[in-house]
Amino acid sequence: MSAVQIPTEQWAQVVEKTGGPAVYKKIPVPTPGPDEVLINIKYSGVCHTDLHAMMGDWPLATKMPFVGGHEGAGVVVARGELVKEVEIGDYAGIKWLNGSCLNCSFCQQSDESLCPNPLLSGYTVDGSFQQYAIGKAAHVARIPKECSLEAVAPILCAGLTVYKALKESGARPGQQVAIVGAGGGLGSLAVQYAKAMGLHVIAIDGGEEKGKMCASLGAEDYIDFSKSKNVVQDVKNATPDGFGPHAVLLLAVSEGPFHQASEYVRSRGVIVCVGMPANAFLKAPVFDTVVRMITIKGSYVGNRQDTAEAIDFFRRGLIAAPYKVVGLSKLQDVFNLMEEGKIAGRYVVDTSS
Ligand code: 8ID
Ligand code: ZN
Repeated sequence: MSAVQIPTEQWAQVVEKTGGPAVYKKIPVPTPGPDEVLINIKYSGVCHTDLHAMMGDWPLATKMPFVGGHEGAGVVVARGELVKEVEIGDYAGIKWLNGSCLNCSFCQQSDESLCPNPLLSGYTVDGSFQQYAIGKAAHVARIPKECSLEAVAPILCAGLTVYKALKESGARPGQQVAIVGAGGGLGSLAVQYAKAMGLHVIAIDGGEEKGKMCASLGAEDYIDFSKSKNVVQDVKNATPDGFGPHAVLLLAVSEGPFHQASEYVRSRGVIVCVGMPANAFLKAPVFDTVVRMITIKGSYVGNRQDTAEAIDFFRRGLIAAPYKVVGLSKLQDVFNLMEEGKIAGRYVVDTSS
């Protein structure tokens, strides 16, 4: 299978019960199946989804125990006998969608994330908070060699997801997009992708640090929801004609903004739901939705083509959102900061410490 020396044991962060904590311990290195590759993960971004998974927030069971993580960037060290398209030594990434059947009517039309039998990294199969992780060869992200593995890691979920959501919004260059949760991991990348796509960005989040970061990333306006007396009016005022933004990306992990968006989106505007706060429901006035022709939709990661495109924006130097690197052993500290809403941008864990 390979000439690379692969150990039998490795360090990993393992969730052993719902609610956590993640436990840093040694576990066996897995062996790839015939259509799989083994990736020596160097860096993995920490997504809020990993926290939802540990806390059991969603109506979908995790494997138990499980290794979380789905923004894993590394080097291919072994491959199964059916794998032809990925070489040992290639840079590759573990994404949320670890595998899909490639045969159902969704997969056949490139809607792989809608496959009824998906393998989800760090949820239904072990993910990238370990030194060696398995991915289906057809689905692993292909990372060009000139990319820094630590900087590209957050693109594998956060970048891909917001890039796809911006495409789903239908917003065109020159139009306005409101990004709700702009100071978080997805949000910081959304500001950058939106700017690269020629959109005007109205960033919404809380606190001065996140405001400064959003401005440095290219947001033209910042609305601090923790200080604003009227978020709806402030968002409308940030658009040149006062009619509100053409698109809204809802990336926050709280329900309130999901109800608010229909009040400030422009008539004929599109609201894209991406964040998934626990037990949340959407509420919008039927009257306004009809007479203002508002579209409300969801967007869920992206397909293999979206992945390649999102990575290519990064490779071209258009995307450079801030991230902080800490050792894999410190993952629980990152979760604690995330729970308190104290992370501006993304944390990336280094699997060597
Ligand atoms: O495919 C998908 N749809 C997908 C992919 C990846 C992640 C969905 N997600 C989901 C995650 O599961 C999570 O629910 O997107 C959400 C955001 O993930 P994240 O960016 O990794 O989380 P974060 O870094 O904690 O950022 C959340 C931000 O929301 C802000 C917080 O201050 C934080 O900066 N926020 C909150 I909480 N309430 C807000 C409000 N009322 C708010 N911002 C504006 N207004
Ligand atoms: Zn994610």
